[in-house]
Amino acid sequence: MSVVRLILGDQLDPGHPWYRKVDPKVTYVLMEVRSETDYVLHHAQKVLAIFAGMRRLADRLRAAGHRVRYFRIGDADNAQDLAGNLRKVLAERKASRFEHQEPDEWRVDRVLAEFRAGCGVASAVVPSGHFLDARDGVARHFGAARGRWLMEPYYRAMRRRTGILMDAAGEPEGGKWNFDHDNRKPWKGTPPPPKPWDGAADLRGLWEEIQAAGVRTFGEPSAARFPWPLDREEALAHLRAFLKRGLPDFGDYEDAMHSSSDRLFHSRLSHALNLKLLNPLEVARAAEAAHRADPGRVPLAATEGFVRQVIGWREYIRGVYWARMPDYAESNALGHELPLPSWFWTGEVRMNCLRHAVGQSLATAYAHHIQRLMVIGSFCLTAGVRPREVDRWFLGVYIDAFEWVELPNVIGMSQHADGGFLGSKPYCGAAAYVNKMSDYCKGCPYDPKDRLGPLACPLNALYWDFWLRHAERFRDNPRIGMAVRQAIGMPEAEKRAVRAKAAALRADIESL
Ligand code: FAD
Ligand code: DLZ
Ligand code: SF4
Repeated sequence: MSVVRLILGDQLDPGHPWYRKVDPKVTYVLMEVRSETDYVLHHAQKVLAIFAGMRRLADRLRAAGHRVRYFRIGDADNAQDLAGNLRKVLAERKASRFEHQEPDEWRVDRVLAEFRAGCGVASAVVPSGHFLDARDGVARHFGAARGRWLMEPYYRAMRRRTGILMDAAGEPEGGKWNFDHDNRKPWKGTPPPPKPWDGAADLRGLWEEIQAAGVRTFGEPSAARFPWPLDREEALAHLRAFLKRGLPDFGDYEDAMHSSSDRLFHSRLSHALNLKLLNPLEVARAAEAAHRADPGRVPLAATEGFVRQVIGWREYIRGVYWARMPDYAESNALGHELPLPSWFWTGEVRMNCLRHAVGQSLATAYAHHIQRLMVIGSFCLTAGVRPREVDRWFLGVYIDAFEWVELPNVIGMSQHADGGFLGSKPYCGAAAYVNKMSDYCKGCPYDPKDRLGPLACPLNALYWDFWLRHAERFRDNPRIGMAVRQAIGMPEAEKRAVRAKAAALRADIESL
């Protein structure tokens, strides 16, 4: 019996149970295909990272004695889509069975389900083994509960289930579940952030192949010294470096931003996690071990903050995705219809916070959480940009962007387009927030303290106008009612001025 097994571009774990036994009857298929490069416009580094990672895994499997069929993007016999190439390999190998790992994206799940139904051989879907919970784990956790699904109770259940940062009595270590309040310091130049990981891969040859094949991308390829890990060993080195130099200060500066550093103390591990070079449980346990080994150097607040992202937010977000797709992608509860400004593709904008966050995203395919949420996302939300356009930009630009994790973060957490199913409040800020948490305002032509003047920071009028526009919806929300009531309480003349200023800014959005 000959078996064909598909490995997708984000399924690069060389430790998957599939590979334990070398079996000449099994053929592993990996493919670089236009159907996957072209469904959204991707950042150059994302395409490079996925192709180079797939090539490394293919080489490794071959070296271990496995049989591999690899389609390069420029190969003449490449059908350029998953089903076309799979049909070809099933015929070549006269296969009687087809298997694949559970894909993480709804679209790919549909394509493969359709292929299985029509491929004419027996088939099976196996787990990728890279999440702590099942696709429907979050839905089962909340059961028949209506209304919002809050992350915190789910996170606590995950802590109990994994035992991570739990004491011998089954209570959270340190007596508290959540140390968020300790994690909100601005960064003023010290301590020094870790040096960027010194990735050394030369991907210029691959970049030429990608261009020759006509794949359209945007952003800096950085192919000469590629800055992302491409295999498990490199990902583990990246993890060790973070535990040593980033984690100790991760908590304190989790929300900070600074023009001199694109990451501060963030891990940049999302890429390796999402491509399955690292397992979330091993990452969370490694952080816990680093804390237990030296609690004076690696504080509990930092460790808990990091663990919450990895076993809490990440799993919860995925559960929301599978519970709400496919309709979720079209959500637009606030009725926002402004087109995405064209400077999102160039970084050419005078607002310094956006210039930095968008420019950095184009240059490095990375921005940390607060840049994504409280600068780029907050601007789109308060300006009223169409959520689907915000989603397409986020899905293309980041090295770690796969729909299962990107979509709920953008549609739910950042744009509140799901009506608050995921987030208990809209996340938005005016200049006061940016000025407190970063140094961006110092280099900005706009005045962070002004709301209405010709050089007033645009975020201020947009922020207050947002609350005025959506006052009815949010006035009773206990987490933001105060801001809404403050907006409602403005003198009528000031409200009119705020509305007029926001309308002018929207009309002039291309030249902010
Ligand atoms: P760290 O701050 O070091 O966090 C550690 C890990 O926790 C991350 O590597 C990631 O795996 C996980 N994590 C943290 N926050 C989240 C979250 N909200 N959801 C899921 N996992 C989380 N993350 C992606 O992996 N892909 C995306 O496409 C993506 N899009 C986002 C879009 C918006 C609008 C927002 C607000 C957040 C998005 N995130 C996304 C979540 C988060 O911003 C990134 O995971 C994080 O910035 C990656 O950098 P890091 O590895 O340095 O993270
Ligand atoms: C994102 C991406 C890109 C750009 N290219 C490929 C590819 O050529 N081959 C492949 O197998 N996967 C690719 N991917 C990832 C998929 O589009 C998809 O996002 C994930 O496999 C689903 O989780
Ligand atoms: Fe951003 Fe406004 Fe500060 Fe300029 S003044 S950096 S636009 S918050």
